[in-house]
Amino acid sequence: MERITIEKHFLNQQGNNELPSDLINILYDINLAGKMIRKQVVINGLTDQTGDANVTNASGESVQKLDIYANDSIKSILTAHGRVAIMASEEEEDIIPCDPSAEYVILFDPLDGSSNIDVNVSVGTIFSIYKVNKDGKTPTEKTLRKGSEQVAAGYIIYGSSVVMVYTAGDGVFGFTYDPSLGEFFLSHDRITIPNKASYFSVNEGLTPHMHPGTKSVLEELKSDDPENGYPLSARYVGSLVADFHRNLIKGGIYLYPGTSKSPNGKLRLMYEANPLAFICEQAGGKASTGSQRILDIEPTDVHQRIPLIIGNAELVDLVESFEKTAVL
Ligand code: AHM
Ligand code: MG
Repeated sequence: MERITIEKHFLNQQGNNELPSDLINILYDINLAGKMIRKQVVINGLTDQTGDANVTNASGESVQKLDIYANDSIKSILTAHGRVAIMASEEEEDIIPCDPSAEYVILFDPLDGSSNIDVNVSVGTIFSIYKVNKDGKTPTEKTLRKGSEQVAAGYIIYGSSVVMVYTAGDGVFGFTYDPSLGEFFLSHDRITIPNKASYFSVNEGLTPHMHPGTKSVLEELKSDDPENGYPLSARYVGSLVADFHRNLIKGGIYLYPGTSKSPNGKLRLMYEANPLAFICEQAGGKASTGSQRILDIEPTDVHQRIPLIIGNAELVDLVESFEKTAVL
């Protein structure tokens, strides 16, 4: 079997004139940061990087020491070459201006699934890349763009194997890490989400606070209706990257809806919803708030939260139809 390294893959993309060299180098830098983070994740519990850092992030959530390690690793690698104009991290309150002459803005969730870090469940790094909004005057105006304007997005999942998935607008590619060689190899060429969905992923503990439409659609997904492919199996580990990746490969839908307690849900538009929505659409799926396409949302704040319904297109359509018609 021919083994294509991630570097060779990027060089091929560049050779086809599909991707600018700065963008390829940024993707390669993110891949390198992923190797650094993976090295620390697999020895978690044996180092002083374990546990709570006793600080809270921009969203008021507790930050783990590995969150800080991952954040610092990505920042140090991405700022080394002058290719990044602005960065923004889920873990940092303020936007991070970098090289004013550079063209790219990068937003990232350095280690998604923080609550799973110390319990050996998969976690991941999510990233989203835009061109600088040249019409913007402030760093925030230069950064805030609709998800449909992303030039690339992806994630690295630190699981039973380590996989990097990315899209730059021409298909979705996945690479698996071979630790004996220290190298990522192409393992998932042009990923498409299977037509038949197998799974639904949602925190059902939120049910008492869910919108009536969300409650009804969950009942539908669990109904005894083999003709329509139901019931689906439930799978939810509480790391968005892991739950999304499973559904991308096997077919399914992930929901983190708005609730009466948190009308905008929990997940962040710019760090989580937009990059995964870009990947999902490129793989033939859909991503919605329940009433609006995620990639069409005009952001107002870099840390804003948004309900996220993402996966097989017909299931996302089903959720939208239930949310629209439910009696409030
Ligand atoms: P994080 O970025 O701080 O880890 O928070 C996001 C995570 C997602 O990975 C996951 O899907 C969700 O929070 C789980 O939330 P809950 O515990 O409410 O189900
Ligand atoms: Mg996250």
